[in-house]
Amino acid sequence: MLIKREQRIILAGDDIAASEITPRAVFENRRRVLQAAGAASLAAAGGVLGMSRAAFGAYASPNPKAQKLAAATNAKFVVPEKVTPYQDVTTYNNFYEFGTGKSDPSENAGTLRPHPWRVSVEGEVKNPKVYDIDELLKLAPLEERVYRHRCVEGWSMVIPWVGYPLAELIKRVQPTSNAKFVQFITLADPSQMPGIADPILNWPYSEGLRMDEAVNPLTLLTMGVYGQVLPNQNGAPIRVVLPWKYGFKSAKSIVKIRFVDKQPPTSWNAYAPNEYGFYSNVNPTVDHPRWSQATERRIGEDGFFQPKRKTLMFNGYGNLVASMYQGMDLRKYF
Ligand SMILES: Nc1nc2c(c(=O)[nH]1)N[C@H]1C(S)=C(S)[C@@H](COP(=O)(O)O)O[C@H]1N2
Ligand SMILES: [Mo]
Repeated sequence: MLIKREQRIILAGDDIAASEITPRAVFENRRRVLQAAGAASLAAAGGVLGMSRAAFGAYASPNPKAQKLAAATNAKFVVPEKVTPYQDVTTYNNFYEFGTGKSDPSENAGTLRPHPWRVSVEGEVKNPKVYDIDELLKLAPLEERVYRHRCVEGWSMVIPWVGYPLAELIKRVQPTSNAKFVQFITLADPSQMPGIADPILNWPYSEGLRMDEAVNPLTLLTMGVYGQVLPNQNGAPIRVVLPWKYGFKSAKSIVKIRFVDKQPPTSWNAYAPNEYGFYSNVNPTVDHPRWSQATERRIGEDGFFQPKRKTLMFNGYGNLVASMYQGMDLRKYF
């Protein structure tokens, strides 16, 4: 079949060998790791490959008051693009529990109390458990991953998250054979969240994934960003990050992770079912009913003359996720 190499890389699933699709990324990532190691030896901190740039000060204390989270960079998951400035990552946000404006979360989320915090992992699992956030922080080795982040509104960023695969938690609670989906339920406390007074969305904010999506190695249970614990506006103390899906799937400030047998209701789908589907995979060929999804504005580089970027199928992560959707009509399951 005559398809351009570029498209094959993005659209192909398991049929293309990893060796064929990764050289450039591997090269770029190795360079980043070497840079990190270089910074490390300059700082006489050791020069251990794979240790975090954060740990070595590449992200020098973006917020001097925040707790640091040491994490090894997982070079396999570092996109070779310029990282979005900390200032943009933490002041241009969507977190409707604190208001609908982009600066509302950073201005209003000071009332959120992310510690102490507990997450109930429940439903169709052999080992249901209420986890304390301090236990979750130590459950598996923390990794730093630099992911693309694409909002359904048409903007994007490149963000250095800290966390570990959700699969690490899932294997400990042991889903039963009835577990077909995972639902994320987030905090809805009007005393901490002024936006809850406004019934724009069905609170608590709810999102969900199919089981294979939940255990996909890209799915990151996330506790930090820029080498530090999450700022409240980014979903402290714990959220998920799903880089091949539109941002709204990445639920913030999670209090329940529930394993269920049926596709769970989700807040944005309930709000406008024709605009926000359950899957919400980034897809430049399926427009939002009110705007095109073919291009995006990269926050931090959006000057007046800056051309928009082309949005990539599955946000560029097709080699890791496309096989999960083989045989599905992605116009129907948008
Ligand atoms: N609880 C909750 N989670 C949420 C949202 C929200 O309003 N409430 N907004 C979503 C949307 S639309 C996006 S684009 C991302 C934004 O994440 P960021 O602000 O850390 O970039 O969070 C998602 N998670
Ligand atoms: Mo979004």
